[in-house]
Amino acid sequence: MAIKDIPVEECMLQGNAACPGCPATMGLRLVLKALGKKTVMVIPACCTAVIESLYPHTSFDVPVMNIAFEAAAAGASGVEAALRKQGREDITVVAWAGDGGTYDIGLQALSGAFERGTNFIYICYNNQIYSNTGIQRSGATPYAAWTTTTVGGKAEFRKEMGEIVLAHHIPYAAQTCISYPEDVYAKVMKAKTIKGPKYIEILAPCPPGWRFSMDSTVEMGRLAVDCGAWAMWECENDVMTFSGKSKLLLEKKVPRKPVEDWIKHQGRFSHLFKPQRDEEKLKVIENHIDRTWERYRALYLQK
Ligand SMILES: Cc1ncc(C[n+]2csc(CCOP(=O)(O)OP(=O)(O)O)c2C)c(N)n1
Ligand code: SF4
Ligand SMILES: [Mg+2]
Repeated sequence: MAIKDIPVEECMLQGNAACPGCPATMGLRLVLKALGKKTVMVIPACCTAVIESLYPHTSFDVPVMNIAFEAAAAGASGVEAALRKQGREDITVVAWAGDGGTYDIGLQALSGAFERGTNFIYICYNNQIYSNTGIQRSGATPYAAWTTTTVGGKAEFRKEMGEIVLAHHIPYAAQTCISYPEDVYAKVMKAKTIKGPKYIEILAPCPPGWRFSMDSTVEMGRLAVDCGAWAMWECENDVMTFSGKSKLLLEKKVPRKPVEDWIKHQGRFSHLFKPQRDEEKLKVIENHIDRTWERYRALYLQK
């Protein structure tokens, strides 16, 4: 599909409280274009609960249920059950949550909804931090990144949430990135047609959280994919396919860019470059990405 095939209708209205260059709003626009008005959103505490704007105003042209930080998937299960009882299975129920609400505090509710087979789409927009509360580290924050709770750089690697989701063997799971609107749109459209639990994670580079200029959001996402720090794929009924540039990386048809090409633009990694280069940590990051792709190749490359 091409960008011209994405509908011009908007369910994300003008006027909201997002920062300039916000990746969450880019993702929301695309997701709502794909799902249309017959959608109910369930949103836990996160930037989006602020982006929505303050009561009685809203920037969404669809109904939204705000819910406690840990409860997005549980709340969405309740909404889905109520709609099913009313015979309204034409309405898509979507939980839209941040990485903190997904990787960390909402994980048990999410796992439960997957196990129960709840018919909904769970979308995690991953900005790799708890941004709404002032840039704290989450389970999605990469190794060595500065946050307000990892002032010397995070000591641990990020969780592979995608692989945790895959272990539930739900009908559809995918990873994408806001820099590739056609990919986001196509994956949401596909999820909409499938019954049962669906999971889509969207990498969402956040200018204030990652400390880069607000006109570079799209470029930061592209570079993350180019250097292999983020993989785009989809898994339908346990059949895994890598998408776009990630497919070429998997098949070694293009070289992986050095991770430095991505992190050197982000203030959260500036301590790796000044006052002097931290060669050891740069190598640790590079080696970790190499190991991750070797694992992907061993698991998913068709021989
Ligand atoms: C039980 C509970 N703990 C902490 C909070 C405070 N809180 C609200 S939003 C948030 C961070 C959300 O992070 P994430 O899910 O990644 O979304 P983002 O803010 O990055 O959009 C936190 C810690 C809360 N609302 N409820
Ligand atoms: S902090 Fe990041 S995710 Fe949150 S509104 Fe601002 S740009 Fe968007
Ligand atoms: Mg976040």
